[in-house]
Amino acid sequence: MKRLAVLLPLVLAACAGEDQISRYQPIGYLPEAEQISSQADWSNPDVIEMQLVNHAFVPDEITVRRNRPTRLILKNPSKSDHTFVGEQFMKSIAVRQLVGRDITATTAWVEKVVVPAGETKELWFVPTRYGAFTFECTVTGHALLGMKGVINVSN
Ligand SMILES: [Cu+2]
Repeated sequence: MKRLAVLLPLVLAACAGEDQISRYQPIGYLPEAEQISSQADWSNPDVIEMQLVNHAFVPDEITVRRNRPTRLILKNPSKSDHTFVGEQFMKSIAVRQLVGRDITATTAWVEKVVVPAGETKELWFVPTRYGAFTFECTVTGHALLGMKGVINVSN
């Protein structure tokens, strides 16, 4: 007797995945990122903290200054994993490093930050383009529930 193929689950378990960081410039990302981040003065960066909760970024709008070394502290006090992803924003920053509980990744390009439940990640970067950039959590359903925000890059 023939059996129908078992259908793959239509909805994958909500999964935050892994950080996406690059040693090489991904297409469309800032070519001079390495140079900018290594020449920046990291002794006194601007520090901004954001919480990732169910299901929102708090605050959901922040402002950073163009060409200013910045430490964005992403805290996840919730019991779920969350991510921080904003393609146009990530394409416009020069990253110094991504710091987490178990990692310090020195890299110029970051495409995705995963902040596991209860953990904190720090993205050190220099914003290079003015604008209002959207970001969101890419875990299935979270953005629809409101987990998104805006980063303004101003003077
Ligand atoms: Cu989320």
